[in-house]
Amino acid sequence: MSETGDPLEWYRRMQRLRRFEARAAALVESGEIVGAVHEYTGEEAVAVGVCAALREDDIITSTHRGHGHILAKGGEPRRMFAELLGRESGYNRGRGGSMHIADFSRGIYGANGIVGAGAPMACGAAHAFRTRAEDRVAVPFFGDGAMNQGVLLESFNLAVLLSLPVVFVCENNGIAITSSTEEMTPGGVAPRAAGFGLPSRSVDGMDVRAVHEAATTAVRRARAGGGPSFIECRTVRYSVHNIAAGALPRESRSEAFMEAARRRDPIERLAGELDRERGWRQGERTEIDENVEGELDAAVEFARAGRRPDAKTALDFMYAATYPDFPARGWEP
Ligand SMILES: Cc1ncc(C[n+]2csc(CCOP(=O)(O)OP(=O)(O)O)c2C)c(N)n1
Repeated sequence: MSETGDPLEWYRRMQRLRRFEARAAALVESGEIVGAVHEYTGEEAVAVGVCAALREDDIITSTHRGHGHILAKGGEPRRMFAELLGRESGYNRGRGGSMHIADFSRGIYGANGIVGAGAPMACGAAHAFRTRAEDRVAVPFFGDGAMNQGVLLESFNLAVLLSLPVVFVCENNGIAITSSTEEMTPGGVAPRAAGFGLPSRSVDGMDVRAVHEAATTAVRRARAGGGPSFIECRTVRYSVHNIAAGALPRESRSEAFMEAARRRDPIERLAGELDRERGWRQGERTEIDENVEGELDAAVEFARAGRRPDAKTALDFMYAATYPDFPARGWEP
């Protein structure tokens, strides 16, 4: 999805993320999606603010909570829903599900079920960009839980040592499943990154303008050869950690906490700012919202119409065809 500083477009993109997740949750509830889904709801300003500062040829790596990043970087909702519904028309031919969606053609180097694992991949991509003298930038998204993963801390070190064009984006939603960031990350998130020599900032992740401004500065620096940096986006996940057919919500935060969070809602906040700054035309907001709904309705319809893979092909595409002991059926190298 293209770079943009247009707040109205940010609004549209944030609504797309939120309404996508509402549909995904409903499809889990109805039993049509059988795998786990980690909802991104509440965190939209982070993915949208950062990706709106990226060119189409820049790359991102994502997480287990990846739908928002993928949509914000231009992933196609219909192929995402098809994947979630286990159809051949999905991004991974229905074999991967939520945590494996990737679209290399759009610089989306994959959702990732392994906490912190996107960061070294982003460093590898950034190293390739530098080696080929391309002015592209790599952005790994990760949560506060990843701040205690060795692989992320090694990636910080490598990026600084090699001065790689990487912008590390930590989505600090204050909680990793049930563990509080405050308790688990002594010293704090941004100071920890700064300890590696990374220029580090902490911004209100419920404010898409603040996120976009911080990302634009960091991306420009990286693109110009100024090396890596780190942005902590303080945000809130509205949902439980994840949902899956038949699973019970395992954790809850107090009503008072959630109420306070919703008062900082990133979409309502931007809508209010737009109202004060330029005023909404009569029906303009409804029109945008309905267009997004229409696009997503069509995406779900496309997904439902897709063919389910034959169970006998469940292991296809698991192994490279060149690996002699594990020939993959149906794969033409
Ligand atoms: C290496 C690794 N350790 C543990 C897990 C289990 N796990 C899945 S999600 C999660 C919490 C991640 O929290 P955070 O990084 O803050 O992201 P959030 O879920 O809050 O978006 C954990 C521990 C995992 N998937 N990978």
